[in-house]
Amino acid sequence: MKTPRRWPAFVVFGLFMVSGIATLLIFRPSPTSGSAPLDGASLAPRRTNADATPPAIPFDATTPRLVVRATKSIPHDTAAFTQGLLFHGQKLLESTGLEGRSDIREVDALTGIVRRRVPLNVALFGEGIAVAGERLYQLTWQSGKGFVYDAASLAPIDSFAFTGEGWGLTSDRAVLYMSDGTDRIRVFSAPGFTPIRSIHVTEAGHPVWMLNELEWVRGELWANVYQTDLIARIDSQTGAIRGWIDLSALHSIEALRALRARGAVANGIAIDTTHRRVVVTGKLWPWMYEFAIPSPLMP
Ligand SMILES: [Ca+2]
Repeated sequence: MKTPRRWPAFVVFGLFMVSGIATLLIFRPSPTSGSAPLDGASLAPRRTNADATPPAIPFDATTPRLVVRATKSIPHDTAAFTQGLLFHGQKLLESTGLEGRSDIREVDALTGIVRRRVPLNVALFGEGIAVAGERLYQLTWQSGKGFVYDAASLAPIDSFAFTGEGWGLTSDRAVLYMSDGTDRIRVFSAPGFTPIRSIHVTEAGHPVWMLNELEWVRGELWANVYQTDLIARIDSQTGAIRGWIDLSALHSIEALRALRARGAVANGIAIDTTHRRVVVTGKLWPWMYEFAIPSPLMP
């Protein structure tokens, strides 16, 4: 007589457990669901390399640190979300990001006036640029696509594919160096964009990630560290950071605070070896700043 009384309770309990487990399986949060937190304040799982926290640089107080001051200020388009900056001869070329606003532009290095502009497909987010041979290479952020232009005319001539995120790009004129927001800089052939090797960037043995815009400077790779005012001077063979270039003195404290409040972070390094000058800027910055290449770095 006990069995007939217990069956209904057992069946109800079993159905309750099965439905509960099914509900948990169906509605559990996916590690990849949701949109990317652009402001960094969301508790959503990290989806991009830009969602990481900047490294606690400098890790070693004895690493040489050079605080630079501008010898000249050049107006900069405050709508330009700068992702790449380089001199091609005496032409200053800049690439910008954000979907619908990405382009490559030729900028007058004296006045900051945009002389030419080649927009990117509105669905794509432009990233770093570099010139190798007579070809200008442009990365995109997360689409795995890159584009090639004639460096003189900026006419599109080719495209290429790569894995992972695209951030900064530079060239020693033989090969291309690409950052992706991690501590890794990948080296690619030009042309072909075939992987050759990877450089892991460290300071005093600590990995330094969030490497962004790049510039080749006589065997060193200079890299903006995203969300900081520091440029890393990286040994291109070992990945060890030889020193820091500190951009924080380019602005007053009030101006620096205002820039940070609107996400206007340092990004953009262009070397003009002929005139021994460096031009730096940032995303949405109102100015580009010029300073002389420090003589210890270029005897
Ligand atoms: Ca650059």
